[in-house]
Amino acid sequence: MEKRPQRVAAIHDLSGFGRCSLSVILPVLSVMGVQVCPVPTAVLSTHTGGLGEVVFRDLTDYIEPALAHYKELGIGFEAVYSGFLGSSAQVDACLSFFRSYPNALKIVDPVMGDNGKPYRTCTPEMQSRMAELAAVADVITPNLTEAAILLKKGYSYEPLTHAAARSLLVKLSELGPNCVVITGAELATGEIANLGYDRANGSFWFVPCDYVPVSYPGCGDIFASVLTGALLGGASLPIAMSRAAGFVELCVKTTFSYGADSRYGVMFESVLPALSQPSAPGNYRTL
Ligand code: PXL
Repeated sequence: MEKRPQRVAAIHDLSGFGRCSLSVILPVLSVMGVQVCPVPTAVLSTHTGGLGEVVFRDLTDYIEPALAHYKELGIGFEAVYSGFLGSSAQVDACLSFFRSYPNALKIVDPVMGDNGKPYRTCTPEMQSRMAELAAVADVITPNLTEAAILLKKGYSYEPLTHAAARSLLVKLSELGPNCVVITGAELATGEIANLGYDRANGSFWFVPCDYVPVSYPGCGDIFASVLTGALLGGASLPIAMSRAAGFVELCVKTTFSYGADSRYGVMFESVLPALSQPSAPGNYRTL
């Protein structure tokens, strides 16, 4: 049998500066022993979070021909992982990727907005197309803003009770995905946590994290990448969530301690080796 690392096709943009999307996905998954095949949807000089006029080159017409080439070569992928998408045509290209690799783990990070607001690029059409993509995924990783968009309901600033959190997770799973992980939710207990649901066994989980009064771009990408790497390595959902939350917390606390410009993303380079070590099960709890 062919011996090789697990392989993931990562369909995301490449933002040169600001530590998000493929700039963090590639190193994170590589250090976890997963081979990444980047499928760039666009090249940007920086992310779109406050670094001025971004130089942007769309690569929509690259994705399907690249997929055709991989199929011609007979290249297999154990996972297909999508993130920030710029157009409806890119959603179609992701759907083609998913259909071409029906046995691959399908991870959709429905990057659409934050803090109750959709990103400028996320039109109402893109919002409903992203829900189509989420419907065919095995795992989705929305934040609360994206969860509200996927469910076509208003964003609530109210902290979630455990019962409301479980209900939200179930509703998102009813869109299609077996596993739902909501990132950065505020609970009525005052805790900030990542919430998870695995429909296969009806289990609900949460992983609390320390509050840090700054938000950095790219943390969602790092979280979903570690989650993907851990799941591909055979971790259960709560262990994969703990690994992802623990690593993001390490990145955030390191960066915060230096008072670095938050627009530059997290200083993950110095802590990346932590991901090549085996980790303890982490601090998950049942929700
Ligand atoms: O990390 C999400 C992301 C991905 N890609 C681009 C972004 C952002 C968030 O701001 O601007 C281009």
